[in-house]
Amino acid sequence: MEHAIIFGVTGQDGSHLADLLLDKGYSVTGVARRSSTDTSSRIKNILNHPQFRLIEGDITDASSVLNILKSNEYVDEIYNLAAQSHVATSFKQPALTWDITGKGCFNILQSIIDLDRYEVRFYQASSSEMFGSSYVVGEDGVKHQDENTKFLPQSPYAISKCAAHYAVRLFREAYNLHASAGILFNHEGPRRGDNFVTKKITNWVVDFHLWLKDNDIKPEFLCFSDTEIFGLQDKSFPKLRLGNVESYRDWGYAGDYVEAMWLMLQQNEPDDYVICTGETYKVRDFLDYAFQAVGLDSWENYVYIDPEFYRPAEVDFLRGNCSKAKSKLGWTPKYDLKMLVNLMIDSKLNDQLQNNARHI
Ligand code: NAP
Ligand code: G4F
Repeated sequence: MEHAIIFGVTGQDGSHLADLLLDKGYSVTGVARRSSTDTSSRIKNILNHPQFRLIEGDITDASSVLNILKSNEYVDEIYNLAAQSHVATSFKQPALTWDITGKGCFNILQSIIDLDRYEVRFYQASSSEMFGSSYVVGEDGVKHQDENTKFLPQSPYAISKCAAHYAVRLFREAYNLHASAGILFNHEGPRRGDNFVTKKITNWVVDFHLWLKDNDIKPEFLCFSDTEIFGLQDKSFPKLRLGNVESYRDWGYAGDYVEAMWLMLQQNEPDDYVICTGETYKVRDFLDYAFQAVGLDSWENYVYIDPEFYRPAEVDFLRGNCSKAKSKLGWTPKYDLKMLVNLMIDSKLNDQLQNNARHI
């Protein structure tokens, strides 16, 4: 039986990857850091799986990482998905972001070497954020980023990811390690953290839709202030507060993307791969789809553009080209943006309806 360790198992991707590997018959050790509250909501379905084990560990602590590897003598694959992964937060907590997102990767790679575990295959969660303000124009005149596009990082998060990415390449070349990095473009889904823009939008849209229904209010009778939406009598609902809605992102589904991570570690040779859909949309396009999904038009009435959510520096344009992953890994994304929006809205609607049913 293959054995994998996942750092960051409680996160969006970690939980999808654990599901995938267990389905494939692996035994999986998931590493979660100590927290004062329960962080296992995304892995509830596998906590009692006979081939799953959850252990405590923190990738910022080199001795913690070393001991995890020592106590897991037989490991085939290690996936490093742990990160302080929120770009805006990285401007407010740059040193913490570096410790987790940059140095944490070194701690794992160095432990592999110190314990002579050269047979282990390693995956690093690199990011399209590393491209920052950089892109190339293809022969077809289309702007995009691929494995050969230079990095011009625009945030402490992206700088930390670049350092980890270069560390993977160095350890691959210096120690002949089977270490690969997936340069993944934005990927989302029902398990996405609440403060990323897609989840923030879909959560708000569903809550507002249910508020209208519960109070029997028709959208045409609503009134608006700068920050509030008023229904009948004294009922009101806060507007959706967002920052920059003009940036472009290449959004895919997280469930598709973890398959690519696994495929990278099944190749004879380690390498780096861009994983994306190849389509790009503005945040305002995502808003269009999300509002349309619950029968609301002109989202502009419902959104308050709040300077608080603007970043000191922005990544304006991301569109990947994953020709290499398609040809070498045989990987293709299955979800387009509309399917992704509908998946996120339907899942949140189901959660809310089930919660309400529990309270009846
Ligand atoms: P996520 O939901 O934020 O998950 C991050 C995981 O890292 C969580 O399990 C978190 O644990 C864990 N973690 C944080 N600090 C840690 C520490 N010091 N020690 C051990 N674990 C720690 O992120 P995601 O969306 O699943 O992304 C997975 C990885 O891919 C991240 O490295 C991210 O930067 C990268 N990435 C994501 C995307 C995307 O669009 N989702 C795109 C490109 C790259 P807690 O539960 O305790 O917080
Ligand atoms: O959802 P976001 O926070 O994702 P962002 O910054 O693109 O980063 C995500 O994708 C990266 C891959 O490219 C990952 F490496 C990273 O870990 C993370 O998963 O923001 C998307 C866009 C940005 O342009 C942001 O300025 O949405 C804009 N935005 C507008 N209003 C907002 C908001 N973002 C957030 N989080 N919250 C807002 O209110």
